[in-house]
Amino acid sequence: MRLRHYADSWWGASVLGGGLVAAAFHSHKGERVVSMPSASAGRATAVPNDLSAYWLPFTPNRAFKAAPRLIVRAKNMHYYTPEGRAVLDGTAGLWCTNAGHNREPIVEAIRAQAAELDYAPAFQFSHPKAFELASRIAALAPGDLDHVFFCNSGSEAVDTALKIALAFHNVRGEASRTRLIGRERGYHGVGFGGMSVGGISPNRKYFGLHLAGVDHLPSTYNREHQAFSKGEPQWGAHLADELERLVALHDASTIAAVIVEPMSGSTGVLPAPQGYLQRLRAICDKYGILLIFDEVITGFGRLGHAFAAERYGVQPDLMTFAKGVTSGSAPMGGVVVRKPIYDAFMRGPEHVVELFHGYTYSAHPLACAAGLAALDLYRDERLFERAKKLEPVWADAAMTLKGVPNVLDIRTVGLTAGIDLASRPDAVGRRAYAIMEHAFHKQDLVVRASGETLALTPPLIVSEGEIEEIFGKLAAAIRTVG
Ligand code: PXG
Repeated sequence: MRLRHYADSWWGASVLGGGLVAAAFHSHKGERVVSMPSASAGRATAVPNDLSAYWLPFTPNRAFKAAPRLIVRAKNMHYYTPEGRAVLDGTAGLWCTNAGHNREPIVEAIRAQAAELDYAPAFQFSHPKAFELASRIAALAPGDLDHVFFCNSGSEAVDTALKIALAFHNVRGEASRTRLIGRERGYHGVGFGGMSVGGISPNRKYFGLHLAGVDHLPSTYNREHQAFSKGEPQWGAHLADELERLVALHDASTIAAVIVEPMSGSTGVLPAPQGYLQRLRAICDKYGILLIFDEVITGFGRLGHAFAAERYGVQPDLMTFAKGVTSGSAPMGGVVVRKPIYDAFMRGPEHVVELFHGYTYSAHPLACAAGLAALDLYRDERLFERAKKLEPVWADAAMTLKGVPNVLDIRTVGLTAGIDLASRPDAVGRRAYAIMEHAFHKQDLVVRASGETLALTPPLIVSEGEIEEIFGKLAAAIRTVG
């Protein structure tokens, strides 16, 4: 069966991947496969390690399987391909390996933890490192964001935050507050909650009716007013006032929470305009609406601070995290909540569960060990400060691509950059995808293609020389692909 051909609008772009064609042959089942080394090489197995069984997430599978990009090893700033080629990691994995790859203290912590305690029940029992990591994260979070609920991914963190917000209003007698407000071009993962408050059309349109009662603020991006901004654009704070409009429409008594990314990552690095988050905070306070910052990308140093909340001097009521908490080395996510929210649940009989929510792998021992080791590395190597110090160097290097053919806009904040490209006629998304492929195969660089935007977000250990290398290679890729 031929899969449906995509000609979708992303935020106005299409998500079709192109593909270089590699030498291919047919597997025992007749699928087209590409020769690759087996991860289980040396072990007796009757099953060939071909490409067909694995359905890759958020990837054009057929294009990938025609020309796979395989990575077998990593160290610090580099990946290594099966042939041993070193590839510079311009994206910290998927915005997550903030301390660099395969750092020895993290590797050792996971190894030691696996040998000591593989698992302890997450409900009704626990283990010491869960408490230790929660305390460390609460200490990093601003103000009275004092309590941490653990889960295993950013998507789970978002759904957990939305559920805590709804339950909070419920337990304090305002159960009519059931509406959730997200933002256009927001990405909050792929759970039904995160999808519903998210603002990316193809991530939404195939999946039914979503949560009821969700509304959206407008995106803060406007190329006409913001093109080639370094850091937070000057234009756009007034867009926070759109929340007033939604309050007038729905009434504050029906609204539980507003969720935004302080910097939208997935839709191409859209930093909050100057003053925008402060204004959103003020309106939420005025109407008793909870403000949730989704810091899955911005947490753990990406914007030069432990959390973006600190950079902007705005304290949310709840804050999600994932990715950088373990420097990408083990799946973990979580939500940090303000003390009054936690306290609101800590009433009633003491033997009764206060929040009917949780995961088998909440605070998994391996992830906690990895998290503690990652936080030690961030502290000992002062990596958040390093990101802050490198921000102007990074921004200047990114802006050298202004004037390269087909580059329409460049945005930077912290150690992130988004580069918008002109689309080829009738092939929206193809240019960025082709550049990503070329960069990997020919320039030994990993960049991320998302719609018609290239995103860069390196490990925080990146050197000034490597920053120059990243943008040099990328400029060559953009020019060559054309
Ligand atoms: N919230 C935000 C703000 C995110 O960026 C999630 C939630 C979901 O996290 P999980 O762990 O469930 O994937 C994310 C994830 C990209 C890209 O390059 C971004 C994410 C994931 C993968 C790729 O745009 N963000």
